[in-house]
Amino acid sequence: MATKRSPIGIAQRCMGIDCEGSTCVAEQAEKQGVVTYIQRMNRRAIEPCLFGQGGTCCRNCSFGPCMMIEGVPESIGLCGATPATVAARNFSRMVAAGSSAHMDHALETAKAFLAVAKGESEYKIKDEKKLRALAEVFEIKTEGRSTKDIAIELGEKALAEFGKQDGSLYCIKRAPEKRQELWKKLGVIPRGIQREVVELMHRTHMGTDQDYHNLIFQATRCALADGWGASMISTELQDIMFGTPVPIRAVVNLGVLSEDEVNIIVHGHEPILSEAMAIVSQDPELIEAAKKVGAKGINLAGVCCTGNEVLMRHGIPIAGSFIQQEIVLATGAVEAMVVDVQCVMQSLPVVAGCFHTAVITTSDRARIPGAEHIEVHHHNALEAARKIIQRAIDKYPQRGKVNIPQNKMDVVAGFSHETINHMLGGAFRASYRPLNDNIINGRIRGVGAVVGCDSMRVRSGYVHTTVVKELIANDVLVLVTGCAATACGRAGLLRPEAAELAGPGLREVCETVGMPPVLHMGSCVDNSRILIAATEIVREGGLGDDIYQIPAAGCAPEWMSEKAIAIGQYFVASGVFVVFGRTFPTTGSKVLTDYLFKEMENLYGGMWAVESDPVKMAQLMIQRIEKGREALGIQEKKERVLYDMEMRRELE
Ligand code: NFS
Repeated sequence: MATKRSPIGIAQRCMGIDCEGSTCVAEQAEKQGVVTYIQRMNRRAIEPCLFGQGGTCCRNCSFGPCMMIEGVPESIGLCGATPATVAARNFSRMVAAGSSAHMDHALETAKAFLAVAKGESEYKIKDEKKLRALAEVFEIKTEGRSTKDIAIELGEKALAEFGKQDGSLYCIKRAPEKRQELWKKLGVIPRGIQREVVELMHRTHMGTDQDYHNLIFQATRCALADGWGASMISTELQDIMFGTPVPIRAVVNLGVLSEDEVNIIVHGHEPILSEAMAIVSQDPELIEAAKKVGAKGINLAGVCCTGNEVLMRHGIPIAGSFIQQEIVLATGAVEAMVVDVQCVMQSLPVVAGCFHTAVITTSDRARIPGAEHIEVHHHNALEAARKIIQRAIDKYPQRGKVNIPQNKMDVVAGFSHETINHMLGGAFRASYRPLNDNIINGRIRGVGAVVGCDSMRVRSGYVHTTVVKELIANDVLVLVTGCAATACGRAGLLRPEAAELAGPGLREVCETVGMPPVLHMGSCVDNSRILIAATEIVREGGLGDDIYQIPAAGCAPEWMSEKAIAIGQYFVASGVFVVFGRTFPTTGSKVLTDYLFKEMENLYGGMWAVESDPVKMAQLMIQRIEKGREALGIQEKKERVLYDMEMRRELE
């Protein structure tokens, strides 16, 4: 099944990096013997295994691996497992792993939050209003109670969600009522955050759940425990502790690295560390220490979703997305890259070893051979951040020749769902009404979420930006998170000026409000903000009474992570049409793929699709949006009526 392919030039692989006009970092690095994903791509002579890629390779017991071809009668597992069962088990395990990543992140956040509530942490409660609002969701009495009391009870109840065995998660109540009724009817309401992963892993064990419908049912319950449970807890508690994002200007791409400052990169996912780094990097004593070694100061920048967290809340620049992490180091300009969990390449210490750079791991859950380790917890975050920054300062005098491309781009980030309220509704009339009205009158045709990773296996950057440009040109307001957001940022799509690329209706709305047509809503756990925004749209009225009725669609054009599968599954189960790019992990079984791509819509109102061509992907989303408009009876663009004084008086 393996096919040979010819080597691919750096220029083709580097599309996501956009350092045209400067000395190509990857090319320069290659000359110095630095190996990054670009060389690894060329060294591997084979394409991915087709059985593995399509989900029909079973290695859940020692009889196998059993590789099977659906439709060939004797092509089943030694135990009799069919390709559909195997593909469903593999898909479910991806959901379980992806959800677990978000759940463990959320668990750390809840533990940190409880410590903050009790006054046992250096962090403080920053958003009291949000604290009280979330307390209501958790059925906590707020009237006449101190912030501390409420926060402690909230922390305890949030933490208890992880070990709960029965009942329902509190945040499920935030979904539109119709959706909750549907979930209840289908029996997929998660009972506890961790329970659903354990049960899913059990069911996928050899000889347990053999029915692909039943497996996907539990995968759905697990994914919902992620989206409406863990990820939502992370986003909300992080906002309460570190501040709810508001629109903020910042800069992205490799050019944010500084030639004459100590460059420190925060990379990974949990903001417990990066928040501390943001605070401590301003410390005059440390800045003085940096000056003593000949630097002008300390320059903090982000990579991956940690980058998105500090960008959203502090306007700290992003040096790169997932695909750029090695290239950031290959500039030779980074003194320290500090990582915690998820999406961190094992090759980082190898690349760093070609320069003076220290790679520092900080979580006991994620060690890398060749990296230094400084353990960070919520109770020692500031002290550890100080140690890390000092380590970076010590490295500065060893810096050799650097190659920092000039490329950087302005962005506006910080669009929490609360911000969308104020931005469109104004300070005194904060609501989703103006957004709903603009969707109803057709200036905005609908909402498209473009989320997820960037990929080495596609023309990275091009894919994201092509989808997004196609959507906005067709008057679809785009919401972005994760590395997709960074790719859009590099391409200038997160600036109000990008409204020039939008269709006339969306452009008019953007220019009136002064907002970009593509709204950066945060990291991947912040996809929960999109769930809440969708719920607010439903609540505001006029666009149906459930999420599946909103003219909306989602996509992850360059997905690679198991987390992306978990996210896609909770969006589908929430009623959203979700398109993934390039490949889908069940295509080896038509039976299962048909279930996910067609039958799920009958149950949930949302379904999966796969499409590699970015223009076609956008068109699929637009078709879904127009179908939604038609079902609502708003498919015809209403004529704009310009009221004169007399008409206004009549109205009054
Ligand atoms: Ni999401 Fe973030 Fe990026 Fe993909 Fe990885 S950083 S949590 S998984 S690669 S978007």
